Amino acid sequence: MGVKILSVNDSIGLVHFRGLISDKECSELIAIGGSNAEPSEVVDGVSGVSHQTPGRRSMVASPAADSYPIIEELKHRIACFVGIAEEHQEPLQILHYTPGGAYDIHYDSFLEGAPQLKNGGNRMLTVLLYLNDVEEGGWTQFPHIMTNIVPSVGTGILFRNTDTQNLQLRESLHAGLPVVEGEKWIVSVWIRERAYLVPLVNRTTEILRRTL
Ligand SMILES: O=C(O)CCC(=O)C(=O)O
Repeated sequence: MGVKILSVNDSIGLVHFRGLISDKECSELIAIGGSNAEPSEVVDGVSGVSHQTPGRRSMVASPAADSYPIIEELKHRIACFVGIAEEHQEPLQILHYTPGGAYDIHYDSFLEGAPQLKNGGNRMLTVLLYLNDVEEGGWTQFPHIMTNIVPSVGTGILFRNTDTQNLQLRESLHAGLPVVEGEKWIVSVWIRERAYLVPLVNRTTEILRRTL
């Protein structure tokens, strides 16, 4: 399957593309997301603790790659596309927004001194894959570079969150605008500077799920 570049914005290396996943794979990922969903959380940049917040209104699933061949394959495909080994990827997330659902304006990267930097360094890159068309709303917006991406099944974006010193890139500020009508399904993958170790608590939950 060939990836087609739709547009590029150099300031944050924003690449809008199509062809990394097929429509059939998008449907498969939506089905996996739907059966594993929990309310989304945000990790606090000072304490390192994750919590629910009104700024991120969606459901999220983070299915283990070794339970779903499609997730394993997708992680591999993303690694080849960005040219960075799979070990740098945080667990892949499948997000589901319903009307009113949104991810308010934020940075994916961490500020200097944040505890999250100890595991894998900063979030250099973000990959978002759009799994469906949204009837109205749900655009991904980058206010500093005046760019909006309209979700469309089978397309995706890749962008840089950090500069050459691995510090937060001001222009990478972005939001998932509210869904007005319909629903929005995306895959989100954050890619670190170095290998990222999946915290034991995630693995324990997964091991329990598989053994119970
Ligand atoms: O939903 C979106 O369009 C944006 C998602 C996002 O900002 C993220 O996962 O970091």
